[in-house]
Amino acid sequence: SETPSVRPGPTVPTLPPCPDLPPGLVGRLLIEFTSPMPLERVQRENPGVLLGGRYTPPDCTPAQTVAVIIPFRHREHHLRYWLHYLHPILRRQRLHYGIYVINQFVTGPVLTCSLLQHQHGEDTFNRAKLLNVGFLEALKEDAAYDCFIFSDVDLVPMDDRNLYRCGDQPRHFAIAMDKFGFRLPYAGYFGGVSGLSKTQFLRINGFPNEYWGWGGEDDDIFNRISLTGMKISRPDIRIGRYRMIKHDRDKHNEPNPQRFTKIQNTKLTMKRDGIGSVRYQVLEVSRQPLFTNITVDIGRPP
Ligand code: UDH
Ligand code: NGS
Repeated sequence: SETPSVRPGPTVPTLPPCPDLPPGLVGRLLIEFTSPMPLERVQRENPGVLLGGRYTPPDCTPAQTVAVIIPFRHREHHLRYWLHYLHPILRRQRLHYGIYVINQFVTGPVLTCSLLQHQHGEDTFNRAKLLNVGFLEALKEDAAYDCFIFSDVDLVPMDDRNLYRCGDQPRHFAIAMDKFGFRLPYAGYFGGVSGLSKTQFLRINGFPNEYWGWGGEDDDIFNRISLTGMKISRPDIRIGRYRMIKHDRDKHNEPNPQRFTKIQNTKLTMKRDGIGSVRYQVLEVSRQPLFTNITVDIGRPP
């Protein structure tokens, strides 16, 4: 039999692997949200970021490809601060990354009790379902993503040694937020900013889709992780510090009264409710200079 001959192609210079500890980190950062932050300025200051908010280090090959997923609705001014602070941090961390803003929107009229109501994207918010959508849509953009960082739009790390990468256990990054006095509010807190490898995410069947409104979805995710025998990994308390942009409660994200009973039942619900059962419709994918904006209809509470 004949062996197919492989002709050597032109030699592509391969970059060395990125070092485990990125050189050029600065440590503690001064974070403030008082001066206005026009998007044009953020774009001007981040010329190395490619369309859709993609970045690859010029001098080394990172071990992981990281998708940063942000659940979103009507927080444009928060997003500008987030992009302003995070792009330079992620660049210094030598990450190969992309930023995905998952924007909740509802289209079309709905029929309720024979009354035709028009929806304007103002149904109850669902953070965890948006994060599930982000996981799937980021993978459609680039099948190489193997690490997923889920970040609220109003949380900015105060130290660039808090590395946005995945490890052998799910990672909780936002462990010392200013609003909690730079401590964990409770031992099982997993909110704000967290990260799972693709394998870890699939092992827990992703996140719950059935937490409409505020609260509990992060505790459900914590339960899923514990129930599958994994342990949360966290940075040093002096490094996992965050500033949160102060804001009032959003409309259509009222505390969910069902959240306390729901988090008691994760063991039963996680098998049927998760990444395997998420239904949604993508309305628009728009590649902006500093992020990819994905507008989705995730439906409304039953
Ligand atoms: N989010 C939006 N739009 C919304 C609701 C939530 O983009 O309308 C996203 C955003 O990324 C946000 C995250 O979901 O950071 C978490 O929601 P949240 O900021 O409402 O949760 P948090 O616990 O605040 O930060 C709850 C209300 C606190 C009111 C305090 C009044 N002083
Ligand atoms: C818990 C919520 C979490 C929430 C955390 C911090 O009580 O979803 O407070 O909230 N769990 C339940 O309600 C069951 S915060 O102080 O940031 O508003 O993340």
